[in-house]
Amino acid sequence: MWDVQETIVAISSAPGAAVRGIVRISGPNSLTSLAKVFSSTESWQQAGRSHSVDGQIKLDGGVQLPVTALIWPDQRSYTRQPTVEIHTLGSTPILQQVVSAFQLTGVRLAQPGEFTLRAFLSGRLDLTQAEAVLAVIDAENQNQFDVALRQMAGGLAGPLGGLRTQLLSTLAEVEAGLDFVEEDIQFISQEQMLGQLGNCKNSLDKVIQQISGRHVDGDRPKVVLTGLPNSGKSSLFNRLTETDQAIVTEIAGTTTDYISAAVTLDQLSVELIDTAGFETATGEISASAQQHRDQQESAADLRVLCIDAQMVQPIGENAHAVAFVDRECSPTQWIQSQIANLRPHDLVVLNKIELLTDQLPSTSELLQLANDQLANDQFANKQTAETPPLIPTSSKTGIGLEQLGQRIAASLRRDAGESVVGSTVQRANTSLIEAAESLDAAIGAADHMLGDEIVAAEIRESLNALGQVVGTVYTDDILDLVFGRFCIGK
Ligand SMILES: Nc1nc2c(ncn2[C@@H]2O[C@H](COP(=O)(O)OP(=O)(O)OP(=O)(O)O)[C@@H](O)[C@H]2O)c(=O)[nH]1
Ligand SMILES: [Mg+2]
Repeated sequence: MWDVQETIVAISSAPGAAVRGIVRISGPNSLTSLAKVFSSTESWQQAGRSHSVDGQIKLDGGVQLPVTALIWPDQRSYTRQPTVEIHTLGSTPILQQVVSAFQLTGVRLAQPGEFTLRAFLSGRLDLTQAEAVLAVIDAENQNQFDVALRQMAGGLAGPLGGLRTQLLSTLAEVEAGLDFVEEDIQFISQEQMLGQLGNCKNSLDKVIQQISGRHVDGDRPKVVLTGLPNSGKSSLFNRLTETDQAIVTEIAGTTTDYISAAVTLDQLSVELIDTAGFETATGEISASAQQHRDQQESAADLRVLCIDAQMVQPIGENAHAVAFVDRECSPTQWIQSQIANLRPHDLVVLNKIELLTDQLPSTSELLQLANDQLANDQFANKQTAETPPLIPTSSKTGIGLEQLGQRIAASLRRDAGESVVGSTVQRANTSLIEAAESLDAAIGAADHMLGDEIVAAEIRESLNALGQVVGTVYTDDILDLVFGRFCIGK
């Protein structure tokens, strides 16, 4: 592993031309190196706290480059080492010359991820937060960005840290009892041991649920497509499952029996269920279809209400007002009552959206208007801040399907607590399951009085597995896995 006593430098702003570029230097000699290349009319070397100072850096060839230096002289930096950031023009050749100027003072080029590795090694971040730094950099959409930010802010580190502390304290008491076994002093009763271990298991189950976004019992969360006949539920089902399992026709009332399939959406495995469209039952078959639909809806973890976009139309001449319009077999009131009864994080899909593009000035404008209308009509009375946004989709053209998958996964993860970035899920899942198994074994051993040595050994196993998740127990392989994917400068 790289030596943290060496001072390192790299360009840390994104590649390419920009208004501003940043070169970062971190390590014990950051400030002495700065003094060799940087001049300023302000006195900066005495200040004890982080501060910024304007001045120039002398480049190769004698050019004096105007820069602002941000200086963290002590542990309050990202890496917890003396750190300097040079902010200047965002031109790659210029930034490279700044890096060269520092290299000439004996500072070496940073390896990919080395700044964040130092933040981890100094205890500023745990491994889940280091992964979140990478996820923030790599985020491709707002949802991924939000998830990564929450995790970076300690979304996972908090509960995992608390759990480790709880377990360590129980282990200390059990081991103290073993050390004084001859003297008949009881540090922890069987009942207390079982109580504490049970609490730890509950906390761990919550973290596992949070990480996997699914139920601890291993069931996939149920996502039910619901809506009026012909709104395109079965077509969406087929597109999302990439199959043609569901029968699709233009005849309203095609689906009678619900069907379900496992599908992975944004790395989350869910059970997707297509149901019969809502209608007033006219016979035994449709009564039974409606009953099944009701059952599936009430057992759902998430409902996706599908609306045929043709039901949303501009009012009269005014393209800036829209309404859900009644069509022959489309009871608007039903849709509105459904929207009003949505549970938190349920979703509303405006399907067949491509049919609107020719009729209306702008689909996005229309969606905005429809959203506003939903907010005004349905939610004003409910006093809720959460209006379900309409997600435009088309099973015909594929518009919005990826976003719908992401939104479904995000909603389920949010329901399950906080979301977790994908790379952490992949790395941590096995260790968390191991931790839970050892904890179960510890509880079993305590319950059956198999001996405190066995309880202590299982708690240690569990702590070891948890340590691998947060990084208190790590190997070079784990660090390579986490930090090897970073780019230079982060
Ligand atoms: N233009 C267009 N047509 C669509 C789209 N999605 C579905 N349709 C058509 O709409 C009709 C109904 O689609 P289905 O998927 O069977 O609708 P459903 O909601 O499952 O209907 P029921 O099973 O009767 O409740 C079919 O003719 C589909 O081809 C779309 O995105 N664009
Ligand atoms: Mg159908």
